[in-house]
Amino acid sequence: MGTIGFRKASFIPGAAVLAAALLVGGAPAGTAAPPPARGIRKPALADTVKASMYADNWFSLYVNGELVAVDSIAFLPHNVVTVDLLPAYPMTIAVLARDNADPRTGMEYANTNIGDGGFVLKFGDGTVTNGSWKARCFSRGPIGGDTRNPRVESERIPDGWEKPEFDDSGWGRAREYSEREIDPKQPYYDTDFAGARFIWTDDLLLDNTVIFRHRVEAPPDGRPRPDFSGLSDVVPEVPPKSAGRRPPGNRPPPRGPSR
Ligand SMILES: [Ca+2]
Ligand SMILES: [Ca+2]
Repeated sequence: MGTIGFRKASFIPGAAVLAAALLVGGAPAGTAAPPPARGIRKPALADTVKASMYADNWFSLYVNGELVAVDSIAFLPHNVVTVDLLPAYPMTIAVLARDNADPRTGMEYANTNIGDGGFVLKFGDGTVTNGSWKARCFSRGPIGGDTRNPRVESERIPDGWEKPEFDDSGWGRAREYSEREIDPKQPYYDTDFAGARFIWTDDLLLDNTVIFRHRVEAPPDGRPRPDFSGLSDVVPEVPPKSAGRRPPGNRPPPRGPSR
């Protein structure tokens, strides 16, 4: 893919973005659009990294505040989810992981069993789960392992838990677990998780809803990568043909800044 002329705007919220786009489409006389900065190309699939996750039993994954993967199978069979990611650093990873558990009892299989959790992740840039990740439990049970009179303790998950700016400074670290402790199923072994460690909170059995967070300052593999963050704020030097044919007042609404 060749280099395409793009002007990377600094943060221009809301209507200002539309105004900027209109200027590029046809600047009024006497109003000069700022010269486009060159060298920012469209990202290609070669710029992405593979992200593989295995959860006992379910997860949703956010990267830099954006939802990028949801486990497509909530319970059984245990599966690996692999997606393409366009990395941008620093990269904040936030994972909501759930063991299969009745929300009223914390148990499974018709309230006859206490299940265990576990989560492992590996990105193609070398990012892996390990004990440096932050972890916090938001629902646990049955309290005390009491299966005769099962009770669950849950906390409301705070707003913005997936966002880079969320304050997790008070959270503890994840605990690493061995493959033997987790006993993952075959899809885990069919996938490259070398170097990654299974993580959970300190209680693999009773902690059923857990959030992990981790910030990656730079690519762990040391490979320099272009920064494609904020693509929604990039105005093409030449507007798309369709935009030129669209009558004034009937233009699509501007896309907001990426979250
Ligand atoms: Ca459990
Ligand atoms: Ca489980």
